[in-house]
Amino acid sequence: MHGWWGKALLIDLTKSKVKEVSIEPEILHGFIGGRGLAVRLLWDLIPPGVDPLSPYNALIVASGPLSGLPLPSSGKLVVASKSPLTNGYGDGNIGSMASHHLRHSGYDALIITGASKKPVYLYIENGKVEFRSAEDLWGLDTFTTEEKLVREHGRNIGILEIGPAGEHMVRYATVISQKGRSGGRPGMGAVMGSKKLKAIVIKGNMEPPIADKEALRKISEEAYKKIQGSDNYDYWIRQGTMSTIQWSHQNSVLPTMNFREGVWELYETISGDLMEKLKIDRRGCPYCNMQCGNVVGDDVGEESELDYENVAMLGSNILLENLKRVAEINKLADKLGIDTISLGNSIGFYMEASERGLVKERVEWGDFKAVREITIDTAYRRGLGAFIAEGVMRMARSIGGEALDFAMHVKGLEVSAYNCHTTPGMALAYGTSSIGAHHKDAWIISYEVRTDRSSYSRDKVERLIFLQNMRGGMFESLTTCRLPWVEVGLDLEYYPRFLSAVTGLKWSLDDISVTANRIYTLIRAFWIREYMGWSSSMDYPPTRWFKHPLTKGPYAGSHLDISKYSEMLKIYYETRGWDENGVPKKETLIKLGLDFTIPVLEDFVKLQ
Ligand code: PTT
Ligand code: SF4
Repeated sequence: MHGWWGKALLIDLTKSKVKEVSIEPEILHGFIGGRGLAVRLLWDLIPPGVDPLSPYNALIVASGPLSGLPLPSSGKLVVASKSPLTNGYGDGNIGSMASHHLRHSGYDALIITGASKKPVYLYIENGKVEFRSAEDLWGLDTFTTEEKLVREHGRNIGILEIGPAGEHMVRYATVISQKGRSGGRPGMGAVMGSKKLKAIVIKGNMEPPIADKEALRKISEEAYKKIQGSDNYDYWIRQGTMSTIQWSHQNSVLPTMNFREGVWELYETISGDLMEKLKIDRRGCPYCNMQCGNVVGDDVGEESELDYENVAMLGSNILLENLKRVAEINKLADKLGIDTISLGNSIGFYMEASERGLVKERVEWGDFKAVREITIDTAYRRGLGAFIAEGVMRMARSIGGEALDFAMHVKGLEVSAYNCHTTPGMALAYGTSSIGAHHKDAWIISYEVRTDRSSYSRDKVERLIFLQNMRGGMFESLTTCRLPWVEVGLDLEYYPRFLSAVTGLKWSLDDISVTANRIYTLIRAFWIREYMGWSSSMDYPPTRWFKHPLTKGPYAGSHLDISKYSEMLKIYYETRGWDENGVPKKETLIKLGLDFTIPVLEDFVKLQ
């Protein structure tokens, strides 16, 4: 077989045992890799209803058939598990040398189960696994951990690690790599922490089986050139995702004061233009010629890598009006291993609850000292930090009443940085995303503000499903960065060409789309199996967007319409072949080759 290794390493931390397991070609062809492979493996591996922080949960680290190969922006991998934040499917995407080494290790995935009694890290070299003591690493931040591991094993390795937040099982602790690459928003770092797994060091130098290397070289060369020649290339290299700050403000979608408003008069204090002036370096993922990691010096003279989401959530959303200070909190989050989006959202929620007198301890909007202290205390679950470490959904439930209306999450995952009072399509993207409120599956908002912004049309729903299949299905499963397509317009047709050259099989974009639909539907089945009492209410965005109109900017007075949203959701379900509660119909499951889910789902819901 070309394209995949056809095997995974099953690593049991309870028994310190390792087993090589083969992965059937039908599974690889049907689910591709990365996210698709991860959800397929999790479906079989973990018992339904398992506690995500128990040894019975599994952590999957997966590459895809395109990752770690010489083609544009391929240096990505996926970390996936049942999420301790949402209790549903959770994953994240990380770009670092760990992707290259995993892809060259002789395995498509690592499946990590059980839990060690004492802190350990895994040292994996071309399939040989060593369980090493991590007692002297436990408690260290991610930057120091990585420095120590590099001293021990040399530079030619890939490292994934957790910080104190993962160790203390903060529900939105992430996995960190290379001082600023972070992945696994829904608590993948907490899952590592629950297994007492501090880090994974991986070294691989085996040649992945590629069907037609010469064809791959040619297509790749052409694609790299296209990227470099694109009109947006220079601007992208200068600002990366940071240009979105000014774009979001201009379009009234910048999250401001816990998503109360979509504009912020002080947006220039955190903008991409300002970042350009402070920029001291540029970083990026392997195999990428559009390196977008913007490094700035922070207020204490250290480096911090900035992206739009980090800056919006830790800037406008909590009214922190100083980019260097935002950079300092961002760097702290990277060192501690906390997701910046959920952190900024959780702090914003708390600030609003405090303003309304719903909680005892007062925290003012924009109070940098308090934000700094809360960030550290959250990682260690100390004082107020212990409350904030639980995330918005749990905080709101414990306060109750009006707090439930301004709790900005979907299915328990905090909303990422787009305010949707006036963008029903993006609200639906958050409502139906595969991991909770994250923009990665469908960033329909840019299309929406360019076209018919306020409509709840069928066209928009169809466009949304297309985006989910491409972004959430194809890119997450091929496991390459989607930004060459999204930001500099690399034609989507390159991807079936790459996949055909690598696997020796004939792939079209339609084939990939069908596969993506299968992956999306299996993720939905996973949620239904894991989430007792499933109903379509799970696919609604936060109440605030329906109930609390904007008060500032050109859209003051606007909010979403709940009955029109329900109509859109109905069209979404029909188009995917799901019933009125968002449960896939039997005929859909059969058509997509997901028959194996039927007897399991029938224990939880009535299938139509
Ligand atoms: C991603 C989410 C994002 S999306 C951002 S900024 W973005 C935040 N980054 C964080 C960070 O940094 N530190 C931290 N402690 N927490 C953070 N949380 C947030 O995590 C990232 C880039 C970006 S920057 C984006 S859009 C694209 N995302 C991709 C994706 O999801 N899939 C894919 N196939 N390609 C992508 N390319 C781009 O990658 P999650 P990274 Mg990421 C400091 O992790 O869980 O998926 O959430 O991976 O290597 O850091 O690259 O404006
Ligand atoms: Fe990484 Fe940015 Fe390149 Fe994507 S565009 S691979 S996120 S450096």
